[in-house]
Amino acid sequence: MLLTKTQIEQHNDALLTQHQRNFEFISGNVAGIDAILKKLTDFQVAIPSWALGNGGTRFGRFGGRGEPATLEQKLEDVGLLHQFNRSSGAISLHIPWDIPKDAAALKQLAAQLDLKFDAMNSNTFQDQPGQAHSYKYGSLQHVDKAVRKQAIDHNIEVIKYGEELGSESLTIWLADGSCFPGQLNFRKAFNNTLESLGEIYDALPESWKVFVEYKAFEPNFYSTTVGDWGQSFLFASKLGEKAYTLVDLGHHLPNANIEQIVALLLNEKKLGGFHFNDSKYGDDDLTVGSIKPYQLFLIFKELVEGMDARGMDHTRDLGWMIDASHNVKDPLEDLLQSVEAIRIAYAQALLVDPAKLDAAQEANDVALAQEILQAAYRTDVRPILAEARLRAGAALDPIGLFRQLKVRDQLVKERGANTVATGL
Ligand code: AOS
Ligand code: ZN
Ligand code: ZN
Repeated sequence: MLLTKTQIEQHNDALLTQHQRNFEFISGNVAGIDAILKKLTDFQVAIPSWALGNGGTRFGRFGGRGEPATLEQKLEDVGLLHQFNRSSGAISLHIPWDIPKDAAALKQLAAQLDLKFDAMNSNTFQDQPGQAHSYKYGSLQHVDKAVRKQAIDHNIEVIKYGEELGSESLTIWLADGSCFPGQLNFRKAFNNTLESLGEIYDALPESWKVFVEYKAFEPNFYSTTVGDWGQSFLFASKLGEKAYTLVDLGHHLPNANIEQIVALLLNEKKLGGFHFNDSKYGDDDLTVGSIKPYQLFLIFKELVEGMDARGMDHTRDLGWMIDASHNVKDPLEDLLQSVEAIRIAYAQALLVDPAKLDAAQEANDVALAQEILQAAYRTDVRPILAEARLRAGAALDPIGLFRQLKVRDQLVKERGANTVATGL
């Protein structure tokens, strides 16, 4: 299903007076509101194909209703989200869960829905039916060259699919590591992984980037071969200038200072992109901003400052992706919330006056520096986001409209209740 212009307009008309009151108040207090609105309009977040259905955990899966069962339906779901917020104009695909059978038709559908194909994701963390070798003891790190070769070939195949669709990046997340001390020779695992990544790197088309995602633990619980940003940075540096580190917010040990990691990676020109989510314990993959919104703001504050210092384009120069798993909420509502949380943090970061903050830092005025950050963080920027949506032809209250139109019931009518999205 898709929304009609009238449905959005009627919804917006009913909320307009209230919205205008809120927006007038905030725009009177914020300098450079038009520039902020323009940046918000340009800023797009990619939706991962695997977040459109209910993921479940290793204990069980409680399916949702009307999940997208085909790649076309996944695109339609993201297209629908994009109509609600005009901020999710990209999809991130996963092979083999999303093998494109007719790339030309998919590209056409994406163009109709105004969607781009963001980073492609490979999968060497599961064995697929008919596969010659198992990844039980790793993939790109494996002691057996034949297994490594299979994993390398898979990644190159993913690049080929991505090229057909017009994607320009590959994200590699490896489950490789070990569960027990002594299982692995760390140096050999690192060197094998580097050699394998090198072969994938050599297959990258000219305009492409490769993102090396790190993760502290899980599914391996003693060591992970790309376990932290330092290890990812090593691989990315050794590979070359098309290789970057990808930061998934849930992939750190507790209390890691992610904003500092981000600042330094940007400084070293090695930050490639993000997997946004939130967590209380580990790789929880919860809705962005649901647990630690101040941390998210601090990350965006570093991003804005660092990108501006390097003259980078906020929208195009980094990969902005969500990586989430949905167990209890409607995935589409959850994704609307996640995109909104990312944009709130971005807008708040845009409110920080870098010159004022710099002056406070140079004067060692710690209290003032904190005041500057918290004044931005405590500003309710939601009317600014709503105004950006209004101007872009999206909904003033996306979740309100989603519910008002009973979107999930419509999808169930179209697809049936028991469809299952392929993926996690
Ligand atoms: C796994 O923990 C990583 O976050 C991956 O980025 C991701 O969830 C996976 O590649 C989905 O396919
Ligand atoms: Zn991730
Ligand atoms: Zn993860």
